[in-house]
Amino acid sequence: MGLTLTEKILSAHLVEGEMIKGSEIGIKIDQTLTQDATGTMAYLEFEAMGVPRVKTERSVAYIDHNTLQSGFENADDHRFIGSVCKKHGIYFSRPGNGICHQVHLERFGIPGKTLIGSDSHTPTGGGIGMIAIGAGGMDVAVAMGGGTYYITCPKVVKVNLTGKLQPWVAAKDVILEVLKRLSVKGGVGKVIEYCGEGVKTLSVPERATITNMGAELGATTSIFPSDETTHEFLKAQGREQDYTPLCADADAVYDEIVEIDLSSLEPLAACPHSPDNVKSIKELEGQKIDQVCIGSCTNSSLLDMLKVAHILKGKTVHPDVSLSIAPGSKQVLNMLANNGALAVMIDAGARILESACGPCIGMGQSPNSKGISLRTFNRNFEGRSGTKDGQIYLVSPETAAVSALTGVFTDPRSLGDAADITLPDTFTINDNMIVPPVAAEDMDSVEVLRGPNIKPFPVSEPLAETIDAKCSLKVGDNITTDHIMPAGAKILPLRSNIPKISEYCFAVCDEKFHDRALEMGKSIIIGGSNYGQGSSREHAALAPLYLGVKAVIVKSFARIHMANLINAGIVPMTFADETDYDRIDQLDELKIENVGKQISEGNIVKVTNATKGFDFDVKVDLSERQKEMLYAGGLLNYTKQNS
Ligand code: MIC
Ligand code: SF4
Repeated sequence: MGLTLTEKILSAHLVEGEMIKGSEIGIKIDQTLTQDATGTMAYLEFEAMGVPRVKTERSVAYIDHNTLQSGFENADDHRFIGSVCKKHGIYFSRPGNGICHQVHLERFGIPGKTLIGSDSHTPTGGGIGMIAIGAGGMDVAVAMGGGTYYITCPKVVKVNLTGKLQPWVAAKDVILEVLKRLSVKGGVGKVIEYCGEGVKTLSVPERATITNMGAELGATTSIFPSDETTHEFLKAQGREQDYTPLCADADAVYDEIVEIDLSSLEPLAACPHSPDNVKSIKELEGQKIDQVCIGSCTNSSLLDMLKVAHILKGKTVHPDVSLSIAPGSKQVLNMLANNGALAVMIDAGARILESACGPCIGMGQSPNSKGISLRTFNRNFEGRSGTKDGQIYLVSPETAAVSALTGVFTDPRSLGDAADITLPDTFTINDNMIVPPVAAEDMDSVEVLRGPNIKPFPVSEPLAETIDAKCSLKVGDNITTDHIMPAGAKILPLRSNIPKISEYCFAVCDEKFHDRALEMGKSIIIGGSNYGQGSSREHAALAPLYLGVKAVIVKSFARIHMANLINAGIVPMTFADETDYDRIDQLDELKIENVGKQISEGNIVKVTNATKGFDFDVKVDLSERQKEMLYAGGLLNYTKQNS
């Protein structure tokens, strides 16, 4: 029986377990990446492990999230990360060099390798045939130290692409179509593998848009084969030596098959407030808009920018619309500057932003009250843009650019014939903003620079015998990490200061949560399905840990967040019978006796609702290793115990 591409790469990296779907496997990690908003914690954790030099083939730290620097905090964090990197063998991509996923694809990604990154959009690397997975900072720290990375052996979904995209229909419309069909929960426990004749009609940046936003399916990752198109891309990046052809066997067996005829797709938009709330632009056409933001790790490649410039050429942005453009990397920005496309954008009235995440993570450019904002980004969760009532629509760069000119939702197919825009034979290569580490023998000469914003992370304790705690919060379905631990210009600078950032924990849902949880001392959170979807930020586990949350009982979890809870020593539980969710209210007193013993004996644990006087069962579906981690009080304690 043939193998899928996913199975080929995973089995070549397998160091623990067997390739049995649904069981835990340990894989060797070749490359890691971090970004600054999760990086400070990841490097503090790496330092705590006491490993002198990273043991991966390549580890890179990027500064792209907190580049507003409205106080000393971000600049201090950048210096801290830069100095840790220099000492411990990590390449450091300085602020201004671009968004981690875009730069990693351009300069470091290698087909067939494994990559984990402390950012949920790490699957962007799947665009060149990598198994690239988003993870919590602690998992990345362990991988940098040479440790194994554990995942549930995934099911593999084949997305069979046929046909060819019509003029002005984009890669973004492909992933929006997949989201429409599969939903934000549809990819949980699965890798989405793109195959079929249609693959060769898509360039590497287009493939990367699709694998990037596969994160919104909740998938473990997404992957394209590595073919002649990949070869050309790597050659143009001066990295031909990194190319290997890779694809699934012709007789590979998949768990599910999704058929997509590229020729039949039309321009789409994800409507507020979820990436799977997809409608066609035709349905929205004519509605007035206030803002357009082009950029983010989903759509900031040179190809995207050239298309945008082509549409804007000789025109002026509609007087009622603010248009911002953030090219994804220094390479992209440089090339736009050199070929005149940047001047075209400026001429049309675009506000050019730094090559960084910017508005995608609420770092500026919040829309006006109730403002309708079209963005080429990947997430439109409530509040993420920095305002509570912003109406964010996720669209392709083509739809964004043409709508910025007309002031209303506009189908880009109204532009007529296709523009002949292709990637260059060579990209402009200048890695002078990537600082290499010092040689191992010189590491003692490097001083790690710590600012006052860097506070130690909260200490988790070994699992208590009994958890006797009130429900401090009850929330519904699809709670995102942007609800649990919001980002934005005010809160992101506090990423290295858990006590301070905890003040904003769940503030989007309930401003009183922080005070209530602290007052209770210890507590339990109750939630619905797909709890913790979105970001990889471990702060969504570390802040609850600091506030005394001992267990989270929900209908189902998103993958990375559940791993982060275990890493933090918080027990993730799911209702055995989902109707029990309705029988629990906030402030109810819940009691779980002999927790450790119950967990060690099976996967069903009894919980007593002392307030309402009934018992209910929850599932704690964990591997032996995860159980050990919980007994120890999280990954750091566990690693220390076992080293
Ligand atoms: C995001 O897009 O939500 C982020 C900000 O990039 C996060 C990481 C973070 O919260 O620092 C992610 O996607 O993992
Ligand atoms: Fe940055 Fe936005 Fe991409 Fe997250 S989704 S890495 S915030 S550009």
